[in-house]
Amino acid sequence: MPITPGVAVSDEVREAVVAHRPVVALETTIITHGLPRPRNVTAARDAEELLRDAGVVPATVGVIEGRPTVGLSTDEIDRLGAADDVHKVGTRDLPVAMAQGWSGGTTVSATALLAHRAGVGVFATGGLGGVHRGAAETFDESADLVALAGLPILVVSAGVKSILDVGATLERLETLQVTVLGYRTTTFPGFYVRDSGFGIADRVETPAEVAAVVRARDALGLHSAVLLANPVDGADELDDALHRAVLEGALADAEAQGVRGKDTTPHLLDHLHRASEGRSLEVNLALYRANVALGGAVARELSALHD
Ligand code: PSU
Ligand code: MN
Repeated sequence: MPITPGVAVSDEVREAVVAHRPVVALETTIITHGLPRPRNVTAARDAEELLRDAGVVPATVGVIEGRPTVGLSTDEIDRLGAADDVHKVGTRDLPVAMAQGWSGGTTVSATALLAHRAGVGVFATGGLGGVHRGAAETFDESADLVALAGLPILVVSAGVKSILDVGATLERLETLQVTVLGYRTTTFPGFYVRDSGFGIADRVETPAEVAAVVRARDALGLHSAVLLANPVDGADELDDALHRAVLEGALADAEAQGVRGKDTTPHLLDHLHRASEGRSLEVNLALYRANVALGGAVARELSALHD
């Protein structure tokens, strides 16, 4: 596939894509707006290292001075993680970011688009955006959902955060024809906790089984994503009572402050991190590492199918 001219792709990623070697895309809103400093940058570096150690090329995606880039350098990652004036760039923001020379962290929607344009088919993140609580009135649904409906990639995520309306998000994923797979589970994960209280029908046990589903999707010419829902390890999940308490606080705080639009998710995450005294942050980091590792394993299986 020719690489889109508007997208800068690192030599390492480009060569790996052409040779069908395993590559995993990583987002950067998690660095710029999801995790506090300095853990944001260490998490980003750890994710890259974990992939490299597994023989997988990391493709961290972001916007640098107006240039959408797949395969950021370590220096660019550090700069995004430290900058104060950095944007949260969703798909609809990309044209403005390019025209006006922004630097920014790309959300799941923008990352999935850019990764796909660069020929990268596997993407690991922490949690996907989804339908917010009260969306029946606010209409607040993440553009991540629309992106997944129209991009034939595989996304690994620990479900969606309990700050969202999980049931409504699952309904939207069904409407949007996104294939949802539970990794060794039939309960949809709730990000900080293993079980969101909602079931999923389709379960897979191994990275090879995931790769087989992706291949079948491609054989059909279906243009929607496969979402691989990977629950946080039982040893790492957030205590149930703490989870419920901090969640209620976060939602009430956002409501009281009238937080709207793209600020909502970062605001809620930040509140949770502080209210749980860093516990939710540790959970977030643990599940992120696990998702990156699983993405790497699936990318290796997909790559092996080309040999
Ligand atoms: N999950 C995390 N941390 C994050 C996000 C998700 O663990 O920072 C980010 C992702 O980049 C996701 C975005 O795409 O939040 C969703 O934002 P919104 O709800 O505004 O679409
Ligand atoms: Mn929103």
